[in-house]
Amino acid sequence: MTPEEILSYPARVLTQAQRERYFEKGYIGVESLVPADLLADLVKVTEEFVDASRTETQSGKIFDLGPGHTKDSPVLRRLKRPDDQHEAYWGFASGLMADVAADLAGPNVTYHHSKLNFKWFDKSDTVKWHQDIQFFPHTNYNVFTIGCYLADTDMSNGPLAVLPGSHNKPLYDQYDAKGNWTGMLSDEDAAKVDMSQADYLTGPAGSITIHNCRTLHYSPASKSKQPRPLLLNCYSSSDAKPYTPHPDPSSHAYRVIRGQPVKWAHHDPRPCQIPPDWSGGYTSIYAAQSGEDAA
Ligand SMILES: O=C(O)CCC(=O)C(=O)O
Repeated sequence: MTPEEILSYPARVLTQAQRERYFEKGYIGVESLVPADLLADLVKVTEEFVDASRTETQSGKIFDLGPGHTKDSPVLRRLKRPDDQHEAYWGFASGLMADVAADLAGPNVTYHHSKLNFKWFDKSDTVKWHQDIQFFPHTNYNVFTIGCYLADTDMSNGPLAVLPGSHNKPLYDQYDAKGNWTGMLSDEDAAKVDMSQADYLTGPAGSITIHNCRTLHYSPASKSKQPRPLLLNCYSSSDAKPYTPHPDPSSHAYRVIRGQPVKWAHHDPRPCQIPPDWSGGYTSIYAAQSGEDAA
């Protein structure tokens, strides 16, 4: 569907101006969107998972652990597939966030994946400039991620930053010169990004961020002792069909969560880089960006 067709459907959660801005800039941030009781449930469940990670010693199917993780000082970088780990996360992804998704995807929405990323005052917390669609190419670019801050997030604890308008520019090469997947821009390309244009999406707990799958984004390391949990849910318009294996499918991957399955795929002619074949298993963006994944 084109943005004009999508915008012709009544808005469910976002304002019409927010929807228009998303299509124009490739992202939006909406402060304090999530009701306090819903947020409190997510925060409580998340604290339980951080506690559960304390006894883990290495990254596995559920926990991605950062360097220096210990029982007393957990460095849980990511809770993988939270939608499969607790019903509170799936309820959120298939509830309020799915309604937000329908405002941008159109009436037929397909769920892609969820992840819960933390930052813990560690330089390994930087997520470098990258675009998402090279991780999971689809027949068109109506694929996007909605983040929800589960703690107050400002410039001190690693907010998500986006480059306005980058969704309408060409995609970058996310392999290095030796052909290894890095999941990020080369140092040379990253150095050319005009940092003065970067928009840092901050806000109190319960604020959301939305970025299109082509939008260039990164997040700086946290300089605060307070962890920064960002719950990310990714969706597509149902007319965007994936053509490479899902990096890390949960039991809900590709479920149509609003509207109907569609009979026709929409094809965008702009090319997309193909990721490595992850049908045998995927680690994480942190592993790729730090070279842990390089063959
Ligand atoms: O956690 C963050 O700050 C950004 C994460 C991100 O961009 C990603 O996982 O693709």
